[in-house]
Amino acid sequence: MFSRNSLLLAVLIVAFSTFAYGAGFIGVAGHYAPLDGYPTIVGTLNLNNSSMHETGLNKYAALKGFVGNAYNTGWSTGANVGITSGSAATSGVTGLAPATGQDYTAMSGNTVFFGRSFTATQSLVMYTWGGDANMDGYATTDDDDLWINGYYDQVANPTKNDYHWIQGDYNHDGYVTTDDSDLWIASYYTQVANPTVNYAPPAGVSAVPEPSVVVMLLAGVVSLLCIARKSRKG
Ligand SMILES: [Ca+2]
Ligand SMILES: [Ca+2]
Repeated sequence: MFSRNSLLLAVLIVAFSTFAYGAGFIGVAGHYAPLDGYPTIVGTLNLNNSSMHETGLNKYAALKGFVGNAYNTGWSTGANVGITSGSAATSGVTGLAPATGQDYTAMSGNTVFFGRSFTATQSLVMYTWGGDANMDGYATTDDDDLWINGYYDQVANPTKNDYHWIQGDYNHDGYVTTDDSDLWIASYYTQVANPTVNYAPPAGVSAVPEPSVVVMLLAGVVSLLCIARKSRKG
């Protein structure tokens, strides 16, 4: 006869606590662990249709990597560890644009992001049209001009693989190719058909965090169930 003599259930939940800054925006505290030196993260942070301001300094490379990791097959299915957007995966014409504060300002002309100030070396991730290279919330030929610049630079430097969203790498593989321009074309024609749809940060969004703390992500849930069976010798 077999009987269950032990049951061990261990659940590890790694939650990122963030403050909600209003619709369409997520502020992630600077101590966001994976960006502070941990070699990996154990889940997928799904921003859906929100944007993010990572307040740690000089974390852009890591953050870009996390976005790229969850996007490395194009519009992510969310299956990969990293930062993704379920909304982008569903729509096929939107995406997550990572940039440093400095580059965001250079591209968009904006010095605030959803009402928040940022430093040059902090990191922003903007939910916007796929192919919105200048991160102004619209898919236009201005973006295609940036892609063209990136593309010809890529042609001249075929092994270079550290391009950024603002240079036309919309699928986050590090290269600027026609795969990226195909994403821009899809978003551009959707934009043309829906001219009022844009992802520009709304003016006048309060920078004061709402009082409630929301748990954004159960980044890892590890369950260990050990059922030991023993036989009872007669
Ligand atoms: Ca644009
Ligand atoms: Ca690319």
